[in-house]
Amino acid sequence: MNYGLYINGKWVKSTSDETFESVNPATEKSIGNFAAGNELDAKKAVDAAEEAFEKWSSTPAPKRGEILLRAAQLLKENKERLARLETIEMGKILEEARGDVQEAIDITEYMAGEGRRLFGNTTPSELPNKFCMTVRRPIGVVGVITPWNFPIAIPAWKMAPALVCGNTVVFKPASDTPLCAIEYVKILEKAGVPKGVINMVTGSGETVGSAIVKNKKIRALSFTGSRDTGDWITKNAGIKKISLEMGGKDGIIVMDDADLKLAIDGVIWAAFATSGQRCTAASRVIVHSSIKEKFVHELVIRTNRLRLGSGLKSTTDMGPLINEAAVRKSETYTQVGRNQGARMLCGGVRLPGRGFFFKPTIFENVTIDMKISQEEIFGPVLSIIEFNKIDEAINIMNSIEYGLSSSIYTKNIDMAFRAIEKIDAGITYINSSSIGAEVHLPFGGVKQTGHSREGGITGIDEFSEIKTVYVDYSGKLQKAQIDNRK
Ligand code: UN1
Repeated sequence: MNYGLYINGKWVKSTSDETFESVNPATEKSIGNFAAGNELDAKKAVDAAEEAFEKWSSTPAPKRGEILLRAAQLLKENKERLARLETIEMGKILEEARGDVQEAIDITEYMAGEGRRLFGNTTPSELPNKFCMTVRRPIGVVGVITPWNFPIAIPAWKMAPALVCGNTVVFKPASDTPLCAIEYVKILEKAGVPKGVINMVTGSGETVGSAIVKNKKIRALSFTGSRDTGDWITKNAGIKKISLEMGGKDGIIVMDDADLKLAIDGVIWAAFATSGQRCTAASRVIVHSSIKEKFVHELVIRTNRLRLGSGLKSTTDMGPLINEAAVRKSETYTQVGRNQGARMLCGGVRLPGRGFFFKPTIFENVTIDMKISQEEIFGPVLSIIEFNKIDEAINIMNSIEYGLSSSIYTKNIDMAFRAIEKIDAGITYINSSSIGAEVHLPFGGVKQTGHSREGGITGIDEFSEIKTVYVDYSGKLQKAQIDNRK
């Protein structure tokens, strides 16, 4: 099966006629050929989006919201089909794939409602007979570049706010999951998003991605993906509003008073769900030395029980990694961990045969200077680091370049609030795993993770401009900072 690009409301071939394959990571079988777009295709998409902007941005926001509500309804009707497709293309187990589609439904419904809000502010003027307010305006053409690990949810959490705010979109999905992106775009098309308002160009980051990043007509850019790409975007995008979310090296602190079963449930979910391929995945457990032995013993038993396999089977707990390179990366870090003196307690190998399966892996005796406790692996590799005092735990937590998600398990409210105050991250969970953000709350990080806060009302901030309006009805020239001091 061959799939095209979506430009100006039409499904078209790429101008080069070149294609690339998307592969099922559990079987290594091809699931189709996809148009490899190039610079010219990206330009056409941007031009179509620019052309469509005037009409779409003038459409009343509640009407834009109604279209999103229809999209949410279509996502609901197609939830099971989309989830299965996602498992086949991306590998995550079906239960999680359903969660991914549900996240898209939730954000789309939330943003549909924003069509009747999109609030600005009013505030008094320092002068009489003068009124001050802010109104939201669309930004213009926005570029949306998304990863493969949440192939429907992340496009939705960017495009739903972009659309309700009145922007038009050029969308470049990850090359590992183009089919999910196409299905999502088809839903928006069916819901009634007019031609040119969304345009999708599949293809490589080097050609399509960079053409979008550098295009001057693109006024805002939203990117979730690797730090190196985000760094490149920062240096090459020129003057644009940029929203970046670039991964993490998230940690979970387990205090000596923690409910151990709860903490282990949370660590397993955070480290091995989506096979560790989330930027919110916990790749470090920072555990109090007095409970470390018991904690590790239980954790390893539970981890060894996880069943690897096709995500379509209800008995599978963990699916494959996305591709061969991802398996190699986990293998390499496993080797590096050993070389640097960490002790491997389980996993560390790929499964023989077809598919990109890598066993859930745990290291102990890890110190903060080791590569496995510093670098993002994006696989099922977990490091255990010991501490004695809360300050030490927080110091370990913060001793990384990233700052996305974090968590602490404790019954002590003082410790919990210390963590909230001191952990350098965009998200801190108390007695809960480090993954599973809810769509109506801000999502994003600090330090090398980036600076955006998408989700909820802050998602609207990312995809709209604020205009400040002064209305002077005094009938005379009033000078701020001067006339009110006479
Ligand atoms: C990502 O992995 O890029 O909160 C973000 C969570 C997910 C994170 C997705 N929604 O775990």
